[in-house]
Formats: sequence, structure tokens, C-alpha cells
Amino acid sequence: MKLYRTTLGPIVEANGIFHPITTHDWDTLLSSPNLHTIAHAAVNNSVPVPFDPATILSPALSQEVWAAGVTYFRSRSARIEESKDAGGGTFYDRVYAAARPELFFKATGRRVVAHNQPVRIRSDASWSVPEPELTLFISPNGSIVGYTIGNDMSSRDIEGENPLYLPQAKVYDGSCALGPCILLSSDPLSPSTAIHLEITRNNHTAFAASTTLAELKRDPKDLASYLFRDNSFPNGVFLLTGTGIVPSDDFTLHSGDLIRISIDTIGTLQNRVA
Ligand code: DO4
Ligand code: MG
Repeated sequence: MKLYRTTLGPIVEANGIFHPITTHDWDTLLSSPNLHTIAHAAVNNSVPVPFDPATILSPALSQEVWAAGVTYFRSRSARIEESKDAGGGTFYDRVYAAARPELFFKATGRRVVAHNQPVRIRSDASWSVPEPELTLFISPNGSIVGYTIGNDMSSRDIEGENPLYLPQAKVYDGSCALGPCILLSSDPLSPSTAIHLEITRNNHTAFAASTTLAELKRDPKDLASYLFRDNSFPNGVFLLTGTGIVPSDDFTLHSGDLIRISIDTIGTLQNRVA
């Protein structure tokens, strides 16, 4: 089942048929320990409705959005390189190997854009990239109950100048895209699950690459468990799990670029750069 937040309320898709959830609003639905049961009940009892992708909203409303970093070897290497003049290199190597993961606050719901809405690059950044990341939806009791697609937009020049600038490189209006849906599942995704990134500029592919979850060094359950240490999330929380794809150092996003991120079994998240 796939869950969508839409302008018409929550809608659940099963076998290509769309059913409205009329018993709960988005926040009460996502904070419920019975999310899967409520979605099943809507599939069994509510009359199907037509589905218009133009009605899709971001799945983050009152939910905070957090992110894990340096969880793939490619991210570790790119960060060591970008921060070498600032002496940040050993920190990235150490966090890649450490038991405690890097976790950082990424966005409030207000800063998150939906599928087909524009993401932003910072006006004071000169080197910006998208980061295509499997994103967990974790219920208030700490269990992973769904998966979505996240784009952790990042300003590499700001982060590379000094790792202490990370919040400015990562958190700004339009810095995160999530969607288009939440795949409702408590089961781990297969390590063979592929993540694809394609960036199109003037109708030509400017960058494309893929990875799989086999390259993700951390167990998603372990990331969730660290996030919930001494932290509560009464409305549930989204956790991006890090990027395994970083374009080469000569690539930066331009206004008008189209970013498409696909993850097997979830779908495709598409956003143009404002
Ligand atoms: O350490 C900086 C950020 C890392 C990150 O966002 C990633 O690896 O995806
Ligand atoms: Mg990231």
C-alpha cells in the first residue's frame, strides 16, 4: 500500500486503486500506532476515488525531518575531498567508521517541498547538488512503518569551507523534497533496491548515476534507534538515510534543472530547481 497526502486528504493506493481515508487527518494518521490497520480499513471499506497527481502534497506536515550523513563510502570520500583545505577530512573518515552515526536536523514541514514543486539552491552558494536518499518514516514509538524518497539539497562550497557550517549548507527554504508517497511497510527493503538519480538540463541528461541499498553501511533500524535516544517525535519523523551518489566536483545545479530520483518499489520524486 502507498499513502499519499493530497489536497483532498489522505489517500491510500492498493493494486492501482485509490481509496480516501476519511477517519483521520494527516497528523493523527501518522501519529497513530495503527497506521497500517487504518490504511487497510480504508482499502476494504471506502469507495475508490479518481487520483490526480497534481493534488499531491509533501508528506511532512507537523513531522520533523532529520538526516543521516556519511553512510555510503562515496559520501565519505566526497566530503573528505571537499573539506581538505578546512581540515575536516579526518572527521568524515572517523564518523564513517564509528558506532554512532552522524544525524542532523534537516527541515521542518514548512521547508519541505512536494513532488513536482520547485526545490531551491541558496543564493549565497556557488556549488549545489541534490542528494537522493531512501527516507524512513518512523512512528512515535520508534518503529519504521514506511519509506519515501528524499532529496537532501546541499551547498557543497559552504559545507566544505568549514564543517561547522553544515546547518547553513543543509537547512533553508526549499532545501528538502519528499514524496511522492509513503510506501507502508515495516519490513526492511531488499539490499538490491536501486536508487537512481537523473538531472536533466535543457532536455539533455546533465548527470545520471545509480546505487543500491547494498552500499548503505548502516542498518536503518540502528539509525532510527540512535535518533530516538533521548528524543521524542509525537507526530512521527522522517529520517533521510544518506546519499550514495555525489556528482563529480565540476558539477553544480542550475536554475531550471529537473531532478528525478527513483527508488524501486516506492516510485519517482521529481522537482525542478527554482
Ligand atoms: O556530513 C555531512 C552531510 C552528509 C550527508 O548529507 C550525506 O552523506 O548524505
Ligand atoms: Mg545527505
